Amino acid sequence: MRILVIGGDGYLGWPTAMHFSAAGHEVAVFDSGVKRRWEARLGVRALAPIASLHDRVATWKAVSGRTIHMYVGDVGDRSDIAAALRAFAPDTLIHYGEQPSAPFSMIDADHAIETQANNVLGTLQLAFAMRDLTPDAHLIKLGTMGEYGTPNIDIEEGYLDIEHNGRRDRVAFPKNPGSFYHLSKVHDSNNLMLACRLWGLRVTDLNQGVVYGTDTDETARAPELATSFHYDGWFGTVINRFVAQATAGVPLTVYGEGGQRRAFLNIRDTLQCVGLAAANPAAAGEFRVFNQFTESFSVGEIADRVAAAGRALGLSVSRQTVPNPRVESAKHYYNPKNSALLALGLAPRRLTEDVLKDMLAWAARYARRIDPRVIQPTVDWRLGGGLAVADGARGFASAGSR
Ligand code: USQ
Repeated sequence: MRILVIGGDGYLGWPTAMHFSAAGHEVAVFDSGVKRRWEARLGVRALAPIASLHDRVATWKAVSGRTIHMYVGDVGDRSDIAAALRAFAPDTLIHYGEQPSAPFSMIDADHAIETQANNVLGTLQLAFAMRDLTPDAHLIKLGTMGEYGTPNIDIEEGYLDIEHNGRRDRVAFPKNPGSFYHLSKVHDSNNLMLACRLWGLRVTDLNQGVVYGTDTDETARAPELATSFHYDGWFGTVINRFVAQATAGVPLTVYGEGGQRRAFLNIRDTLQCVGLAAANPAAAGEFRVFNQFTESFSVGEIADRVAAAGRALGLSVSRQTVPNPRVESAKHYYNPKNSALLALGLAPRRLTEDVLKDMLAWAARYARRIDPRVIQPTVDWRLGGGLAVADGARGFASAGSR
């Protein structure tokens, strides 16, 4: 396959590019570098030092003998994305090129608008470019399980068969996301569904759960190939944050009672899932939705598991109850389906104590780089998204979350 990884400089994009390159595919990364600018704005950095995209690509060539082509550009810029599609002529596009953080999108009106403009308009630009330049290519778009929210019914994969007033139909599963970031992915799904219907595009929407993990077979091959593992209150996801907190001796930041349940998967299973989607493309005109996760846990269960793994390594791990800065149900029904990827052959990795111990051992190597100032959450969902100017670029700290 000729695979273009949009957002190929990110936490998932860079390991994905190397994974497909190692498997013998022709791979290109496309990235504007904007995530690095957002990190600079917030004053955060990944836990392991991150090489420039040029150095990553050069190191990959040195260790694997394989070339990853590189396009520095913005997916929301018509000439940038058109130039890459013309030059590389991909048959598969994997689109990670979006602002990935819910807290970032809730800092204030500017960050909500920036998130939605970047994500929604970038993806729309890509859809038109694909229609005009690579109409037969397969787009694999990273969406989120958070599009669904936490409904009181089972979560199907993208669609729901309903009977209403004696008639039956298949409709898009109702979406009820909890942040302007998650909502941007709902808008993407709607735009791409229309693009498939109008133009016959092939799209797989991967509604992904919360990813955890520090490395992959390829990132482990050289320090310059490390992926951008975040633990801060903006870009860090919950398991990765708890691992860094346990490493730094900071009590685990459980928001509220910790009863909120989410779907999770290992970063290595992200690669597996994207690989399965690429090898089994959607049909022309099909907007196919897979729920991409392997297990679900409550936040409290995650804290217990990280604490147990930490103690097994001799760390003293405690937890704090942080008044929840988000607006989300504390206790709720949660039963999402993930049968499509399992049917294609997904072999799930579990969040075992050994996996967590490996993550903790990896984090310990960079313990000196953990900045305690960026661990506590500072973005309050109730205050964020308003018109008030943020307190610096970092947004408001609610009294409860300081
Ligand atoms: N949480 C805590 N303590 C923390 C951080 C988070 O209790 O220190 C809780 C949150 O309240 C939430 C849950 O953990 O209930 C998950 O939060 P998260 O920050 O790990 O994940 P989220 O904001 O939902 O977003 C992440 C990724 C996003 C992806 C999404 C999948 O950043 O790109 O789309 O996971 S999902 O959650 O299924 O929507």
